[in-house]
Amino acid sequence: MQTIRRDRILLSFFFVASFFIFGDADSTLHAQGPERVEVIIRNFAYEVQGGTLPPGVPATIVLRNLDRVEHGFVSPFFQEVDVQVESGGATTFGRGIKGVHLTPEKEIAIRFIPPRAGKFTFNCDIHPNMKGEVLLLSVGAA
Ligand SMILES: [Cu+2]
Repeated sequence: MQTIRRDRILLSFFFVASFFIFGDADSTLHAQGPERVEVIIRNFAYEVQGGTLPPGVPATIVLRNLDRVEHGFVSPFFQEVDVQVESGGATTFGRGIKGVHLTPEKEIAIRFIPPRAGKFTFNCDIHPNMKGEVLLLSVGAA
């Protein structure tokens, strides 16, 4: 009887310990912000990975350029929200930027709080047929 009980306690200890270990690793991965979408630029197209962003919640868009040419990321949305653009240790912030340019292999993070539901549309100012969008939707909204 006594042994079984001790095993159970030991087992639950490991369960809790692993929760902390993996919980910690997880929070490091998501330290960029609770809501996150990745946009990969590949073959002159935007690939959006991650779904929707809810209004009113801090959001991060991680942009990565896998092409061998420079691309742009321009959005009319930047005119109406405060954005933070993080790139290689430097952060640019403010309202009213037109967009950003990414050289090959470059990765940047764009942070903002979506003010309302709708569409966050973006395009490349260098290649006019490159377009993409991320939906801004509350969880459970149809
Ligand atoms: Cu482009």
